[in-house]
Parts: sequence; C-alpha cells; structure tokens
Amino acid sequence: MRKIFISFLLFFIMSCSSDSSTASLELKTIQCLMCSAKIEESVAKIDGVKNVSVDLKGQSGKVVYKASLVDMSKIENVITGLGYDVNGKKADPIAYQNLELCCKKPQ
Ligand SMILES: [Cu+2]
Repeated sequence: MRKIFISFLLFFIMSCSSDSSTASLELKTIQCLMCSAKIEESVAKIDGVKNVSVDLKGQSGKVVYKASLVDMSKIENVITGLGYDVNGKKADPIAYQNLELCCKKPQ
C-alpha cells in the first residue's frame, strides 16, 4: 500500500513539475479566516491554478500556476473582484462595499 502511495506521489510530482510558476500574493487588506478562505476557494477554481495558500497572519499568499494556461494578472483580477487588494492592485470598489463588515479594513 505504501509503495503504491509513493509511486502515485512521484507520478504526481513529475507530471506537475513542468511549466509551473510560483508567485507570491500581497494581501494587505484581508481581515479574517473568511477572507482567506474566500480567496483560496476562488483562486483554486481558476483554470491553470495548481495550488494556492493564504497566510492570514502574514497577510500574504502563495500561488502555483501553469503559466501556459493562466497569468498573474488574471489571478489578481479574480482577487480584486472579490473585494481585496492584491500586489498593489486596488480592490473592486463595489465588491469591497459588499464584503461582510468583519472583512472590511478597520476604520
Ligand atoms: Cu473576512
């Protein structure tokens, strides 16, 4: 069983190692777990994104994506479309207005 698992893991690593880029996300305006979960969920759904993790405390994140399928500006646009600033890009103002109160920047 263990052998099978390891070979699966190897296969997975090898098949994914080509053509992948890693980029960091600067998420200065996330406030709570809801924010980070929302970003993780939405970014993970984008075609070409392999892995995404958001660090709430560090207000940052990391995304692994296939550069042939998606580029960073598309990923950033999804995040700004949720109402959050990312990598210096401003959040969509309407989406920001619609955020839960706890997800807005402290006044
Ligand atoms: Cu929140």
